[in-house]
Amino acid sequence: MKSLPISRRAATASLLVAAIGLCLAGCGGGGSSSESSTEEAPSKPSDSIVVGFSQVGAESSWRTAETASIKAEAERLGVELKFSDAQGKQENQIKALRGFIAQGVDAIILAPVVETGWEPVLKEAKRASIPVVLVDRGIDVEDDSLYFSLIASDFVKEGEMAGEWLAEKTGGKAKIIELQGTTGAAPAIDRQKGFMNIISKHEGMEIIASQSGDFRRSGGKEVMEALLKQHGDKVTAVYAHNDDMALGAIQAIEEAGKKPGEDVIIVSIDGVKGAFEAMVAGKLNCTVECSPLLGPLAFRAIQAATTGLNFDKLSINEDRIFDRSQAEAELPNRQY
Ligand code: GYE
Repeated sequence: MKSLPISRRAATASLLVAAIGLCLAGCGGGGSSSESSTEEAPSKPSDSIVVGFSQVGAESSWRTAETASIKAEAERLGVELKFSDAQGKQENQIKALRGFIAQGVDAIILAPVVETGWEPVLKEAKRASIPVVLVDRGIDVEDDSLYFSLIASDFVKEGEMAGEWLAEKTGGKAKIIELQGTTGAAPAIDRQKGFMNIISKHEGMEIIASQSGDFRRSGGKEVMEALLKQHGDKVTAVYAHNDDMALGAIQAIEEAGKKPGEDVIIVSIDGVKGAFEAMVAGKLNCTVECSPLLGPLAFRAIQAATTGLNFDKLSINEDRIFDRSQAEAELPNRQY
């Protein structure tokens, strides 16, 4: 567990503690199993803390829910949030981070689009003593002191949960089309790995085609249309790395004259409202939850980073799995 140097931020840090102190007792941490070490602080509004947030983009309903969670928490705490949408491009994120560093923000929240290529800019943030909190996706760096903390889900486990459900549902027999997330992104890499861990144990389960739909509904639809032309006579199941791509695939399957959820069994990941609605309509079979409600925990991490308190290097969300039989009862409880 490490804290980044915080000396030049000491003056504003106590204000952030005060602001976050308002919320510590009552705010949930998005279902995380992590506990931060925090201290009681007098309630005092803070309008002098500035946090830069570099977001991937708005490719999915999961992503917009994450943005909303972080913005809402900043607003509740009176923290000034500088928001930058990278439109899916790492180069835009690097530019945004350099801009935040030049402006002397107190901390940075980064949702990294891909895993690699972050060392140079994170070294610049470290040199400027600006702590970086990673949300939702991990990165591949040798020196993990380049970031303060990572708050995410266990994507390998999510892939395994999806694979186990499909194996059970199909009796270990399926010809699967896999719709992958953004190439090089941690959830695409790990959700594939987790799914394969399970599928490889079943001789009757086979991925017949696998292609990226970039975590977008339109991507899922286009890829599915193309793959149905080649494999429409064989496919019995779809594994989509996120719900939005599954919803796009559902459209493509219907347009091809098949019944999604019956002729083709579909399992995906995220647990967004649209997925629950599709399950209630009988078109999607299963979704594995991945909470995007990371705002409260991200700001607790920032509080710890800027005041020199300890905080878990890795906080993992506890995700659940839902199938059609639970969808109707669960739909009204969904927060995103
Ligand atoms: O599953 C997908 C989004 O990084 C966990 O990114 C996130 C993923 C999420 O676009 O819908």
